[in-house]
Amino acid sequence: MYRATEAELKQYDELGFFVREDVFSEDEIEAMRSGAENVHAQILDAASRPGADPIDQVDNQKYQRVLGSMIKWEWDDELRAVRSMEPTGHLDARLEVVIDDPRLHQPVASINGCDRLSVFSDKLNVKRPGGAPFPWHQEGLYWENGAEDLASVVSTLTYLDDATKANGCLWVIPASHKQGNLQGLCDRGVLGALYTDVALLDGEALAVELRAGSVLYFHRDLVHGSQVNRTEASRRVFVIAYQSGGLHRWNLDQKREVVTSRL
Ligand SMILES: O=C(O)CCC(=O)C(=O)O
Repeated sequence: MYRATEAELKQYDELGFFVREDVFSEDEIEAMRSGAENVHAQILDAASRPGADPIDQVDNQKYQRVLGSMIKWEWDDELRAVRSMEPTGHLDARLEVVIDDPRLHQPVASINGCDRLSVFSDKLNVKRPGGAPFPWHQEGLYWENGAEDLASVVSTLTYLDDATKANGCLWVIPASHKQGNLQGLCDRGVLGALYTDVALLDGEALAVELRAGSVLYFHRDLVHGSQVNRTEASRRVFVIAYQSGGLHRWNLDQKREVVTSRL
């Protein structure tokens, strides 16, 4: 019923992404926003308790394992905010339920041809006012160590807020997925190898400005990133990557099948 159309599959193949607008209603998105804020608050609280795991700093990125989620702190300590949390579904049912929504995963099954799906990763990105950019990168490079069936992995990014250039919407470089793994940056520390040197790429970057409730489907090798949030409101997204059925989540000793009974 919600499977990808021929035109969407063609665009995915040629450009590495397609968009579906207004997949979720305002009420559904409001529930996801409440879930996201609840998860963020739980994590801040747990991170400040005695006995919390230590922060591991690599270049300017600060990582910490909190409540079963690998979190990345905002670059600016003053913000006291967490910009990325993975996984998060286990911390709030309003997020977990989204994973099994056929409006989200049926197009994925059309893309990768799988009749069963499992979760590869689920991640919440919360970009507060002043929240830092995500440098240009490709997911495939991060994931190639540890994925059990990388070729089947497809990412979905659900917008919980209207996303604009001003609040740091996602940018993509159309068709960059065709080039496979691209060269990283030599002058950006340890993590530079995972950031794409876009100076070596042809093609104009495209800002994916969308209303809340819309979904972007994208290929693991599509070069993408986002800029600082220059507004006074948060820009939140819920990013779920699916893979073929029966496999472990990325970096976790857990499996999470997608419930497809509503197909
Ligand atoms: O949320 C964003 O702006 C960036 C998302 C992204 O690139 C990622 O999570 O890998």
